[in-house]
Amino acid sequence: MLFKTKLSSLNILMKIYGFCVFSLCCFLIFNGVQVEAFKNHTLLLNVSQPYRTAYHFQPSKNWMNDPNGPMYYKGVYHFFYQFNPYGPLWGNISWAHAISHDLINWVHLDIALVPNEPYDINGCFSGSATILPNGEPAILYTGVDGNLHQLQNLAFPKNISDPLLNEWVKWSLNPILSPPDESNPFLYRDPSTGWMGPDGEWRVVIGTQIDHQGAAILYKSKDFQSWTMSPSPLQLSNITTFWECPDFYPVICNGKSGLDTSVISVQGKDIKHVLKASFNNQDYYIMGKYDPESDHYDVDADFMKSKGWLRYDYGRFYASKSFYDGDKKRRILWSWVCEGDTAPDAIEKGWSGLQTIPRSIQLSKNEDQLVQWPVKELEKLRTRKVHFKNKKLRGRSMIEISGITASQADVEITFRLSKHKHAEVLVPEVIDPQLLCTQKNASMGGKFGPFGLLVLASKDLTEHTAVFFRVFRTANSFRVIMCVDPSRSSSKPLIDKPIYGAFLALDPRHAKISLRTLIDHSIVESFGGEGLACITSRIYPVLAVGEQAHLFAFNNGTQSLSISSLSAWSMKKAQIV
Ligand code: DQQ
Repeated sequence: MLFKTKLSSLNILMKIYGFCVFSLCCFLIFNGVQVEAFKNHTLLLNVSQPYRTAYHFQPSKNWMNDPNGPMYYKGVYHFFYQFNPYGPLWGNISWAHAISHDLINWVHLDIALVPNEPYDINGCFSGSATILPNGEPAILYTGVDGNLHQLQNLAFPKNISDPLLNEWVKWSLNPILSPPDESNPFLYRDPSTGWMGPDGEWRVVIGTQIDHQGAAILYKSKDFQSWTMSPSPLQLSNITTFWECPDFYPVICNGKSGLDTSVISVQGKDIKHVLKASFNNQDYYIMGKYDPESDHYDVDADFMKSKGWLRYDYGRFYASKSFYDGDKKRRILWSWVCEGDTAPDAIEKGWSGLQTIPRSIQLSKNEDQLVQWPVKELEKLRTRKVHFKNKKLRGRSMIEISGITASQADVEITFRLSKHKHAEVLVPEVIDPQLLCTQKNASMGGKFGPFGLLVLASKDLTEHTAVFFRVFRTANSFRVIMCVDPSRSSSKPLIDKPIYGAFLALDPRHAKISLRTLIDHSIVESFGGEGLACITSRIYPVLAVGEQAHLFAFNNGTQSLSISSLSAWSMKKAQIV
């Protein structure tokens, strides 16, 4: 009875909240233009929605997958994404469109591209935006025709002086590219953002499969309209099969700022190029030196051959796309985070799919991997805070971090270890971090570790997800592993609860072990070692929901350690309408 009363008052509150958001949107002045929000989006005001997020990007209802064509244009961030306007499962794939001033609060505009032409009648698949020399943005996207063949198409804004880019027009000469003989017509998609070489010609890459190998075909164009395939792909790999959503961009060595995709040199600095490809449900990347004269890309190591199998995120994270934010001189990464529940669950919820918090990416100090961090703007949502320093965490103990909303939080914690020589010895043949985290899960007490956070935990810990570290000793050095173990996260049936793992490229004798975790109802995004390794998980608690969620710091190893610093904040809700 009491529960029912609580629910109905919550219902009223949410209706009031919905009305406030509606009123706000009706009067929102966005860059001098009144935005009529809610054109195609109505807020779901259903109280049985424990898994909707508060500050991650998601549409009010229906299916969402890949990020598409993110860009900064005339003072406005634009974000497009793969969307089904008619339901919560994949289908009718269109490009939805939202705009923002801060990458956190968003207003939806009309859907930009719908599948209504012979060359895209079965879907407007993923693609990218490029700003052309006259300042006009162009969208290059994949259309799926009546035979399910994949073709590349262009679209331009109807009015380039409109900073909101409200309307998009497909080019009259579409399709501009059809699958070449050497590639499979059903696997030929997801054009990248274009970059211009020193010869003044544009380049893009398209994901495909050539001779059973994953490949990024390179095309060149003088005018961004008529394209010629280069004799050899930018890259291909015989240890992968088919690549989706390739992304190719420069990163600066020994510097923090991002680079526009067309930048080929910076005075006094070295540049490396990153190639990301999506396959095996993961986003892998490689790095190397790109020669823009010959278009030769000399990579440090093939996909999955480099130390640590370089991945943007070692959890649930796919089909990502980056863009250069010319305003803040940074490169930003977005990614789709799919659900871990079932299709009937999606139908019941009325939606499926999230985006990560946009992350700024740069090269690590030793230039052999990328580091990622949530955009600074997210910190505007931080509200109630708890903070302490230098607290001992004995072996086999835990402390509750109370005073914040543990289901909607941002947590930063740093651990200090001593007497490293007591660390367990790492069996040398275990090189797969996911396997190591699975073998030595959160309940397997060790010496240094598992230690970390228990998030989305019920009071009695029946439900919890462990985000933790272990420190191992090897013949000459130490290895730190970061794991996420959701095996006790939910009693809900048929939830996919994989244990994830990543090695952290730091030496615990000289560097503190730090963790930042973003907790948002059904998503847990974790950044270890100041962004050296990231793991994103989807969690569907039954008990640890809303105000019933708890947060703990824990040490299930025998060795004591100390929490050198902890700061945790409740997070406000972002305005996404
Ligand atoms: N999703 C799109 C494709 C892409 C895939 C279709 C990756 O363009 O290859 O919705 O998730």
